[in-house]
Amino acid sequence: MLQETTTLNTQEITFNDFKTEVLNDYRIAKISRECSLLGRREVLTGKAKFGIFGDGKEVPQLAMAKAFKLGDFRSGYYRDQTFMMAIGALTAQQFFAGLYAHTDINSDPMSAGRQMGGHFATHSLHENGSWKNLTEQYNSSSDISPTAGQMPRLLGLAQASKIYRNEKSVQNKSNFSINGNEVAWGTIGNASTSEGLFFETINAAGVLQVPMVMSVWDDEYGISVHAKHQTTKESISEILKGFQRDNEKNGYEIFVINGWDYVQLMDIYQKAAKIAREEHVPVLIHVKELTQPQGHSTSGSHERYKSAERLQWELDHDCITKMRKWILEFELETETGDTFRFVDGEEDLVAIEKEAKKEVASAKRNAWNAFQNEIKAELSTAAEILEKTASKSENGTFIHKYKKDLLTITEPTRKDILSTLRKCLRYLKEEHFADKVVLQNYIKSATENAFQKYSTHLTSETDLAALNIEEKKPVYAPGKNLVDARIIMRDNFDAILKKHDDVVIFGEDAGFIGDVNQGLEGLQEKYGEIRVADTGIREATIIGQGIGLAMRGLRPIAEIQYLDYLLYALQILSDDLATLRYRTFGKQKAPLIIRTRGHRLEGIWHAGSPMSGIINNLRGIHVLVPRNMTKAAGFYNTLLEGDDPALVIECLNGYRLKEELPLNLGDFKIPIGVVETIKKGTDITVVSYGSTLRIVEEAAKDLNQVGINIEIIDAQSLLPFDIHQDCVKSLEKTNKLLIVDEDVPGGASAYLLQEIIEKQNGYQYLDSKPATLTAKDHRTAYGTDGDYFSKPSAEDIFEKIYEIMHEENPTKFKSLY
Ligand SMILES: Cc1ncc(C[n+]2csc(CCOP(=O)(O)OP(=O)(O)O)c2C)c(N)n1
Ligand SMILES: [Mg+2]
Repeated sequence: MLQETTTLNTQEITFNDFKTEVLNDYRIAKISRECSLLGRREVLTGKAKFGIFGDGKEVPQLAMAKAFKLGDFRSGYYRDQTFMMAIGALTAQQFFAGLYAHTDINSDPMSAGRQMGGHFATHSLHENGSWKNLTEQYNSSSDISPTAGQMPRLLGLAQASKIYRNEKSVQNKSNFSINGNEVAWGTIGNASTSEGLFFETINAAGVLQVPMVMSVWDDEYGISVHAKHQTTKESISEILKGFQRDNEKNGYEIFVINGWDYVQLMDIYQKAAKIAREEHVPVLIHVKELTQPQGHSTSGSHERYKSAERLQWELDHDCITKMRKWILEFELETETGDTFRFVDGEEDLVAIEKEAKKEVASAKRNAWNAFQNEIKAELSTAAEILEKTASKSENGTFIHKYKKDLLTITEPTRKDILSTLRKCLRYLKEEHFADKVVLQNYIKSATENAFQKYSTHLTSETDLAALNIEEKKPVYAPGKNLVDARIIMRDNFDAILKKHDDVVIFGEDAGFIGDVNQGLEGLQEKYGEIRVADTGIREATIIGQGIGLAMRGLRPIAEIQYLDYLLYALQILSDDLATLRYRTFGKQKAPLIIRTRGHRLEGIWHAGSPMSGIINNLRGIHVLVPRNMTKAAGFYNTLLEGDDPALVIECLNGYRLKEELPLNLGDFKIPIGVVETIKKGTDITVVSYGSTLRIVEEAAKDLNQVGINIEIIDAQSLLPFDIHQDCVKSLEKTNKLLIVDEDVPGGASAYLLQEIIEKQNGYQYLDSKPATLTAKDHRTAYGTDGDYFSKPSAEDIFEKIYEIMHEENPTKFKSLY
């Protein structure tokens, strides 16, 4: 027995060491379980809002933690509290701070109250936003709630090791990897393996042969829905058997193990880690026979949908109960006749259990007090201000009543405080005295504090924020050196790959042929198959690759072949990438650049410009819409100097147009969030972006001939838009506004309208109705003139502008129709 279990550590250990380790594991399991039990109580008594816990999954997580090494990464889900505790990244007090959603990052290091409890993370960044040395710590990428949403990024986290091991150009990045030895550990619930993202990731990791160990915590249920409705043959390992590697073909190593079997778990996790770490082969561990002692979450009770037999089975197979029994029964007889035991009797375990209970109860109390004390201090300040205001105001009785009501709330929130203060201020609108100013200022500062707590870190707030990267204009040789625009793209990427050792570019057809429009032509040959790579057709995991690689210090440029197919990845972009910095309170980042091409071409799926869906879903990611390849190239150059994620949409019909080749490729930079006036004019301001701009320019010439001089502004950057508020300056001059794009009516044009009219106060300069001209509600018909009749044409633009001018001056601009 001892011989077998020495695999617990790769080195030989003494029985005493082993015993200490086992008992310590038991202690962690009990602490974790106590947290789950008390956590549920906190929800049921109303102190916390919702709880989803790791009870019933403790023992396999101890095994995973033991195989987890410094520099490794986890990408998992809400059941993993025991693992986080075992690697020392979560204390019981932090667990409760998370449950109460304490908005202080020092109390709730997982998300500063921005995520519900059970969503785990470690800190990859220093206070100033720079990278920590990730090889010196245990790392957990920040969890998200959408089931299987952790999968795409897991692929990238694992692939980073492969790149660090095999790509010479990044071997100096010692803060992120030691020879690619790091394993990325995934966890997922059995039911969530039904998601497409799970299968897409599993396949991609098998193809890429990355060091990923994927654990499936199988408790036979997904909330109330049994495995028979979730998984073919009710077994994920059974149906993934075809992925098993053999002598001829690469694939996976697959293990199946019962989740209550401490000894076997320790053994298998060590083996899995070794395979992944040393061979860079992905491993799947199907951990079966797990349970949910308290049901799925605090939202319901599993007695409603589990049979009495099942409930009894769960009791009997509770992994901690089984571990306890094993500890008690363990006996080892040595050659000299001595008998080794872990404990002298049950009382030893009872002592550990009592201690765990005590520790958790006190952690809970401390977390609650820390959470409440902050608010109570604010409450007493607020009450004092109200008291003083009431004594001075003619409406003092009302204010007194509000104050009294506020003080009777047993567990007040900031909302209670601020809402009371704001209501009381209304009673003072006719009065003027010093304490009223104190009240006003307090409301303002409390609102600002709440902003800090709830609304910061949407994008980078560091020196490296993309908005801080200064413009550097393209430089041209004398004489026009006009080339096909795709050459600018290609040569700029060449310069980028040369300048930035850590850039890797990948996507469908991006490698061997150098992308479908040859913007990467010849670069794989020059920089190798790692830095310029083909991928399978799997948009969500292309993005996941990018997220994971960026989280491990590389600078990925992930290519989505066509803008219309970005929708496959929109969920992961929105849920994972766009929220990453926000949901970690600035403690993690993934400066991923996504390259795609779209807008105007032909047909339903190659002409789309679904910009409103994109900009509405991707707050937290910069969205850039360059009108030509020089602009696009300049954006890439800018973004690589910064640490924000961004999406760059190139114009699909622009690669063969002629542009002048800049000399300072890889170096010139287009600023983010700054519009460009590309034609000066006096009569009307026309704001547009992307491919439509060329049509606006065409219409401008025709309009000129009838005496209408339009000003054209290229938005260039939708998120963020026009940070210097240049559009409104144009409106001051023209007093008229038209926004042209090829999104649906009320799409991105409505967003631009809101920005200019409301945010920039453009309404005050208008002397005619602001207008938008967009594509039709339907997608673009494929027929040769389908584009003409589906999207704004030069004639449409001409007539729209002419109509606006006619309205203002019907005698000068006689009606056309
Ligand atoms: C995309 C998505 N759909 C639905 C949900 C709601 N939901 C949360 S957990 C869960 C069940 C997950 O079951 P399983 O993967 O087996 O994990 P377990 O909770 O059993 O450990 C569901 C349906 C969600 N969070 N995300
Ligand atoms: Mg389950």
